Amino acid sequence: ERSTSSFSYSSYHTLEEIGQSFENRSILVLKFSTGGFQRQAIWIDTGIHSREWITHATGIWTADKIVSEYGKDCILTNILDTMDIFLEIVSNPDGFAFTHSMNRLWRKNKSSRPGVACIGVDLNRNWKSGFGGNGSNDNPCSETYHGPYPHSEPEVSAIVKFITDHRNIKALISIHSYSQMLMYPYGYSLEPVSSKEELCNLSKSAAQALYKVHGMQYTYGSISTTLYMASGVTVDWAYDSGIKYSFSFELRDTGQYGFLLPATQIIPTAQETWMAIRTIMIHTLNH
Ligand code: ING
Ligand code: ZN
Repeated sequence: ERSTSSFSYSSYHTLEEIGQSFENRSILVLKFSTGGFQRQAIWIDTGIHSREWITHATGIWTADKIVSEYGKDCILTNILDTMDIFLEIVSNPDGFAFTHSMNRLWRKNKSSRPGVACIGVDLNRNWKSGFGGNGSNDNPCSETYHGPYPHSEPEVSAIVKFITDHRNIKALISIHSYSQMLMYPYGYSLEPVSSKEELCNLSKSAAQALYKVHGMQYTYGSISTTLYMASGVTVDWAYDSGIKYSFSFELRDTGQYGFLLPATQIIPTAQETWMAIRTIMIHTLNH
């Protein structure tokens, strides 16, 4: 489906339908920019865990929203006149294809190593910050297997290289599901981050903006104190790499449908998430 006007945003799609190249399992990043060179930028990733389909669907709706609201929504227009937005929708393409063909609830990537019986590394445990710590597992058969060494997985190292080479990413938003939460670092430690107060206040504002759309309640706070300890996660690496505005969402719902969120909830979820993302982007622009 190549036309944005006939694309059905309210249903779940396969990789081929979305238009990603499956050859060499390409990892594609969308760039939204009005010009300039290496402008300050916001990074958003969805689909690090392949079974979290609501995140890919939200990502693609968001891409359309960014394009169609530029020049209409003055806040988004201001953001895009100063900053670029990068959006990686299918961050785990091999896993995503597998959730369509074989196992709807596959979470990890599909990497295999000689002499290792189980397949897949948890791409949200493979990052250098806190690698191997609490809430990650060194057993390759575990759902939270951290991999053999930090950034061992191509899906992770590609993002690390992209963000490091860019050198001007000011905010990173990593989108998961489910639990209805908005979280900031750390996952690997119970110690508060140095910017805790600012990140907490910003989370509160973003959760309020989200609530106003359809009345969905999101809890917020640090990963380790709000959800559980998790080491080697994307946002901890981002924060420790100097990206102060590092956030992770857990989208709908709170467990009724879990990963199998009905397609009727795609657009409402994307709409409310957009208001929270927009709140984080405005704050980043003004600081
Ligand atoms: N939960 C996340 C997980 O990787 C998470 C929770 C999100 C931890 C962001 C750290 C950072 O365990 C899901 N559902 O993937
Ligand atoms: Zn996840």
